[in-house]
Amino acid sequence: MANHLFDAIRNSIPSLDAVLIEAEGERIWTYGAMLAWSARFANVLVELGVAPGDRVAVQVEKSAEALMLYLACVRAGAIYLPLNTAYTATELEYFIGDATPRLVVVAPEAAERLAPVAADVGASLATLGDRADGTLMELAEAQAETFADVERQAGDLAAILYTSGTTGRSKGAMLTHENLLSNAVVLKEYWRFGRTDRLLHALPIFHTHGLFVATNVTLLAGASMLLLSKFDVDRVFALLPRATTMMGVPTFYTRLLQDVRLSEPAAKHIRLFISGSAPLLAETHRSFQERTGHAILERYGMTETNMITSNPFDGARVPGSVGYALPGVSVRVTDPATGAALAAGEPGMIEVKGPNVFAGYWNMPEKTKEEFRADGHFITGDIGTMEPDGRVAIVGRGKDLIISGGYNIYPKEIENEIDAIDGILESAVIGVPHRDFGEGVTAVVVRQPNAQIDEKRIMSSLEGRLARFKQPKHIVFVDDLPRNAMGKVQKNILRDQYSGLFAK
Ligand code: MCA
Ligand code: AMP
Repeated sequence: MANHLFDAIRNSIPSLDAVLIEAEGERIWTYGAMLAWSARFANVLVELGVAPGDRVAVQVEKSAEALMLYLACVRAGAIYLPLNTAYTATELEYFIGDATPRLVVVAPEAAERLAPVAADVGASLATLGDRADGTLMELAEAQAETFADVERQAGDLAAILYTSGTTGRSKGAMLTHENLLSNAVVLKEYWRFGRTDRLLHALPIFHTHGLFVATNVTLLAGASMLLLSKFDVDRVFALLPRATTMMGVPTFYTRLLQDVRLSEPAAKHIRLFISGSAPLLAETHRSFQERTGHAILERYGMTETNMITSNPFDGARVPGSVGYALPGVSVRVTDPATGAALAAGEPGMIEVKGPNVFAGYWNMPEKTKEEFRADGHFITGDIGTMEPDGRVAIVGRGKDLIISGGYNIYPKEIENEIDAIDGILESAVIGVPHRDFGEGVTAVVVRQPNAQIDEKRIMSSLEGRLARFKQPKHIVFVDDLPRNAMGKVQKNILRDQYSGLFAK
């Protein structure tokens, strides 16, 4: 039976004994093992009552087994819902309540804590650890290594990825088989991925970048990957001589640059370094080129749209530019208020349309409608310019968003939590330049008159409610927040005022 995405993956297999993944501890996964284990997991899903169209929510540490679970969901026609390992039980409650999965898969040590959350929506709970342990592995051992893939059309959903909303509530972006497949096919060609490629994979696998861009491109190229459990400078230097490509967020590159081992010989075996998820400073691009001889290829994407633009493989990889619309993807820059097209070079809203663009937000038809133009272009919220030849640069954000080390953080969510603390009158959360994370989360807080509350009390109130990466790296207390004539907090003034906080 036809399964839109998995058929393409299956048809790209170079041979059953070709290596797909070299995991830590020198554990090798061939393409044959990928077929066998994704089949075993798919059989487990069926045994646990997961039917086509059911959601499978997964919060587990990075491992090759976790990737097999993703592929099993694709084969079983289920909708894969990956969740950041840093999310607290409070945050998970929302995602699980909203997505109502049939099955929730968590790390063995989290099972007890999350069992009630799964039970609340009538979901089964299974565990998967990063040492090939957990109930899911036990069940899979007993299963057959074959599975009749469930029929899935291009427009059927393959995944839901939650992306934070400007109102503070996360929205589930519904991604179809064709969204994922079309983008991976285009990227494979654009970046010239082939069977001899070995990708250094140090990204988390609960986001588009590490899950779809890195993994689907590798699979469709019939290539292989060196799978690191996380980004670690020493491990990266140890493996660079064996890899041909690396994908990373800008923090990966700034951390490599701080290390004396970064040199032309160290990067000699690599044919392509790719960066995305956050702006790569032109200075980082230039320093990296000086030290290694490699011009990092920067691309631009979003959870809702997969990858949108990329610098060219051949031709200039211009620092500060995200390149051209990918083949088959239409990009335009418009007046944010009216949606009218702007002249080349004028900054405006980046809008995108194509087979890469998602099918809408889960359970939020109104929100979905608001973010599309009548002609089907998706409004990204990013402000950019387009040169007459189509080259795009991102010059700002129309949305109140902080990107820290490649993770998106919506200030409203943090402000809501801080404002709810006793003794706080109001707060404004901003991102200011941070030497390591690109932007550092900073809370500017106004206390109620005579309130004694200090930074420590605020931080302890946020503990357990917000993932650590969202928590402010710094809190400043002020008497009042700057506002414009309409009463809106002027975050640009605060960003200027505190721009030097993490400079050194
Ligand atoms: C970890 N910490 C962070 C971050 N990561 N704080 C702020 N921002 C972060 N990104 C905090 C932890 O909470 C902890 O705090 C301390 O840093 C050390 O944690 P550790 O896990 O050791 O951190 P790390 O290994 O240094 O991680 C930094 C990292 C990681 C390697 C940059 O965040 C990372 O892999 N980021 C990649 C994100 C990504 O893949 N984004 C793609 C999104 P404490 O000590 O206080 O407990 S997809 C996307 O955006 C679109 C589609 C696109 O275009 O790709
Ligand atoms: P997410 O919601 O996690 O998918 O993050 C998508 C956002 O990350 C985009 O809307 C951009 O604001 C930002 N982004 C991704 N790639 C780049 C890039 N190369 N340069 C600047 N911003 C980027």
